[in-house]
Amino acid sequence: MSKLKKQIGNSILELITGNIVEQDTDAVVNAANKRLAPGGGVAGAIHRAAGPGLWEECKKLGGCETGEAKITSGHGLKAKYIIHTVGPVYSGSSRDPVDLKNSYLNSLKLASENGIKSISFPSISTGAFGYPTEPASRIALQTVIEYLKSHPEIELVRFVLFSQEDYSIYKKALDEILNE
Ligand code: AR6
Repeated sequence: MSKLKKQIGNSILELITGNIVEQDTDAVVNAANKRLAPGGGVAGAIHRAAGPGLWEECKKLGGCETGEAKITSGHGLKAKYIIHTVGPVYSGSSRDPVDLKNSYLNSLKLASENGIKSISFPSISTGAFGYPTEPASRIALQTVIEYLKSHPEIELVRFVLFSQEDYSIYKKALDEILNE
């Protein structure tokens, strides 16, 4: 397992390889679809591990728009909360980074509002939604770093990367951002 830790203000930013459903942070983030329904990838893994009570709770939330975030309890996960956010679908006509930034930002805001001190993110939009990992990693890391500088109530943000290749892309982007 690869792991990297950096201090940002009073908080810790971590990159690891691993599985989002196994994280013991207060919250884990789900790379969700607009219905907040069980799907493939991260959403499928989270719904399977959390159990059917999660879908029952999600049904009552009325869906989630791109760039927005909603919170539920963690059900069968170690994490107490799941924050569901819908990243943008990347396509020829839709490459605006604002929605991806908003997915991270609105997830972090929900965390602060709910007293969450530690949170794990997957690489939102870079699977089924097709966002290239390199630009997505820069948006993800820049948004989190900027937020942590003014929000010391969040003590730990962990990026959980599913492959060694994704981990290396995030690590390179983080090194570049911190040296800018
Ligand atoms: N833990 C950590 N990362 C994972 C895991 C896991 N268990 N499983 C996959 N990844 P995706 P999206 C990585 O497709 O692009 C779903 O069907 C994966 O390798 O989960 O935002 C939903 O229902 C990739 O790097 O999310 C939506 O319809 C990253 O997580 C749609 O996919 C994101 O992949 C959302 O697509």
